[in-house]
Amino acid sequence: MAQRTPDYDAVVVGAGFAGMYMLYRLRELGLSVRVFETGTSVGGTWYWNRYPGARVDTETMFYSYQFSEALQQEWDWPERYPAQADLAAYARHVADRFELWPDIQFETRVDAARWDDAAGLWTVETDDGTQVTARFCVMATGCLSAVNYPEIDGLEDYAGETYHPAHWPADGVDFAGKRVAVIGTGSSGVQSIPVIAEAAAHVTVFQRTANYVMPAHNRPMAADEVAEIKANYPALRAKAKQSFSGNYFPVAGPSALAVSEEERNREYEKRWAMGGLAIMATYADFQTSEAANETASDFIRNKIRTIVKDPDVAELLAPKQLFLCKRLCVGTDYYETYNRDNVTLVDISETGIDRVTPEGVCVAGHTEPVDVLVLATGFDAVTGALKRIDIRGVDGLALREKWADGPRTYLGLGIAGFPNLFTITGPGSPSVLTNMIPSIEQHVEWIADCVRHMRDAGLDRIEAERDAETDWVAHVNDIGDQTLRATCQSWYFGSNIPGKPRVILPYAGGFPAYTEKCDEVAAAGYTGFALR
Ligand code: N01
Repeated sequence: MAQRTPDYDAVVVGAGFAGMYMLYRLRELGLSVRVFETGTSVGGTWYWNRYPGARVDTETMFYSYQFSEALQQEWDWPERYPAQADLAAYARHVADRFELWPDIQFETRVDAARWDDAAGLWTVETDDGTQVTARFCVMATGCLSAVNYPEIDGLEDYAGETYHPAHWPADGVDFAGKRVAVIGTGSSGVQSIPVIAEAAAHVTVFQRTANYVMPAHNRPMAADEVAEIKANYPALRAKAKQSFSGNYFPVAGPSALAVSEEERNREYEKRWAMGGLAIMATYADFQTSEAANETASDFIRNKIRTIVKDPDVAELLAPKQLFLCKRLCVGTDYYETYNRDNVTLVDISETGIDRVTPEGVCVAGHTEPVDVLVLATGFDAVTGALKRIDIRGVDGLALREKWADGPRTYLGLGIAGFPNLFTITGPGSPSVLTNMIPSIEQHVEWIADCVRHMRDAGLDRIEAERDAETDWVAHVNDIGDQTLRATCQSWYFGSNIPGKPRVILPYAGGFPAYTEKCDEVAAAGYTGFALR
């Protein structure tokens, strides 16, 4: 039984889409809540990622909150894939509408959280040394928020300007007349390179691994299209939740190999014309049959060859790994950009980068002099933001130590040894393999229901059981290792961070199976969790 009155019933770390909704739901239950946020405003990912060309690659009518029918009816998205500024404006609107601001403390980083078992409380410490206590601690720290600065010799001696897409200056960067190097060709590089190339004197792209990039075909939303979606929102949202990614994409069939080549290519062409991520759902065996997967890989490689005029450059841009092994990218004029006179592609797949010198980037003995260096080198995904906080559970157990060989959670929601700590879209939950906003909402609602259950039953301590956690981790790893995603190096497996254990980070069993399991656990009185 708890012995002390805490400063707050709950502390929430992060005021992105997860933290904002968690605040709303916990406050609705009558809890006192303090949210700590490092940035100066709400929005998380969409606050930080202000790089040129940053826009969501999931159709925003569905990449948005659905918990409030009034909100989803009143808000108008300008484009199919709105830009970062529109997403940040939406986040601020949500904070206004639900009066979230007073409970969020900005420009405050959480550095540590310690569990006191005798008191039944978390003590959360921020970067100004302040400590607050709370019964519950909810980590809404994001899956792609811990920035990865690459380990490249000489980087610190570079004399020009250096930027990471996720720490982009609010006032933008003036590229006019400048020579720019971009290191990294994941989603951030893919979106920013064409926009930078329009403004800069020259862009040199250093590519370690080529990625599959689908055209976005972004466009303004048509009034009749918006009206139709809004009129059918509940049904469309429900349908999306029944799909593997929590994102409604039509599936053409169970296997790419069960249809003729003509039919398959017609389907791929349709999805290329449609744009965006829909191609990944075309056939259900992309993650299980290499031959099926190759049909889509070949289709996209051939598209690259038709778009890119220089055949050598086209071959370098044609990915070698299987389709969907790494995260699919969505771009605007990405491949077309390599036809510009002011863009050069440098393949570093064999050589890597020798070093960065004060003047530029040196590869295979040649230094390319540049004025601006863009490090589009990604994130310490899923676990990074949690491990950067010194989280200590029962008997001072450090989360960093517990996760030394890879993350261990029960359902990606709770961690054995860390009572009353919840992780929103934590490792072992579908998170980054799904549409993030529905996944966030599902976690927030599950946590809020659990807290309500505890309050109603007079309970104040919940902890994942070790056996339940062990079984869940084994299940997550089994499913992850069975998919073709396991055949390449990707941030899904932590491979982009030197020394990070190679373990699948998200749950790859799909949104419907996962939510069913969470619902079963709750309905049966939170099986696998010890409550008292
Ligand atoms: O990061 P990434 P990102 N030397 O890790 C290269 C989401 N997102 O920020 O592939 C040289 O994908 C690295 O090479 P390799 C989305 O989920 C969404 O682009 O490891 N190169 C790779 O090319 C996405 O998947 C949106 O061989 C180095 C690149 O840097 C995730 O965020 C927009 C290197 C990193 O690519 C991450 O995307 C943006 C080194 N030392 C992001 N280290 C939208 O919604 C790394 N690289 C649109």
